[in-house]
Amino acid sequence: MLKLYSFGPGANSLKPMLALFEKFTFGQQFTVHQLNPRNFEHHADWFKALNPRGQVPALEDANLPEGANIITESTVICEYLEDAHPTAVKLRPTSHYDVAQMRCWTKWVDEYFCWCVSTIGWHRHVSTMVKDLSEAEFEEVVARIPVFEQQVKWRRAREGFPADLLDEEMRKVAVSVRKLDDHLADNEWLAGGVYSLADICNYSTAAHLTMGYDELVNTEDSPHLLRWIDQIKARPAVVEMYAKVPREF
Ligand SMILES: N[C@@H](CCC(=O)N[C@@H](CS)C(=O)NCC(=O)O)C(=O)O
Repeated sequence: MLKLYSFGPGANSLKPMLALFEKFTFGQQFTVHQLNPRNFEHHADWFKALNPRGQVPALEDANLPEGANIITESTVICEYLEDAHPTAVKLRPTSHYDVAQMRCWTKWVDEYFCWCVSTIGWHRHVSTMVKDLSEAEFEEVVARIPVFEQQVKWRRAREGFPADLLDEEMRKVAVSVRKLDDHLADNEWLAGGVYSLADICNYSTAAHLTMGYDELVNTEDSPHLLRWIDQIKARPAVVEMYAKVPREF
C-alpha cells in the first residue's frame, strides 16, 4: 500500500497524485492523506518526522522497512513510482532520447516554471493565511518552519513581496506560457509523443494559469496550451482524481 501526504490537487502535490491515479486503484493500492495548510499541519512535529523539510508531497511505501519508507520531492516520487512500482501504464517514453527530453521538461518545471507561478500564488492566495495573525501567532508559525528560505517566504507573504520581484516573476510566467504553447503547437504531448511525467509535472503548475492570468492564457494567445490542459483534464484518471480528492478544506 502507498500513502501520499499532500495538500489538495495543485502544484507539487498534484504531480504524484496524477501519477498514482493513472497507475493504481484509489483506496485499494494507494490512499491520500491530506494535510490542511491553513492549520500549518505540514509544520507539525509528526509530519516533520516524516519529511524534515516540512513540505508536501511525501510518499510512504509500506513495502519498505520502517524508518526508510518515505520518498520526498514531487518529481522524484513520480520517477520512484515508475521504477519501484511498474504497471501496464507507463508514464515515461520508451527511448532513452525521449526520456532525456521528458527530464528536460520536468527539470524545467522544477527549476524555473513552478517558482515564478508559486511566488505569484503566494502573493495572491497564501498571504491571506497569515495576514490576520497577531505578531506573536505569526512568530509561532515561523518558529515551526524548518527551512530558513521558507521562513523568509512566509515573512514576505505577510509583509508583501517587493513589486519589482512580482514584475520579474510575471515576466517569467509569460516566458513559460510562450515556451509551452510554442512546443504544443507542433506536438500533442511534451515528450516522445506520449502522455508522460513531462505532461504531468508541467500540467500541475500550468493548470493553475487558467484562473487569474487572462492576459497571458487565452484562446488567442495560447490556444495550444489550453487544448493540452483540456486534453489532460478529460483523461479518466484525472476526472476520477478531481472527483475523489477534495480541492480544499
Ligand atoms: N521541491 C519540493 C517542493 C515542495 C513544496 O514546495 N511544497 C509546498 C506545497 S506545493 C509546501 O509544502 N509548501 C509549504 C511550505 O513550504 O511551508 C517538491 O517538488 O516536492
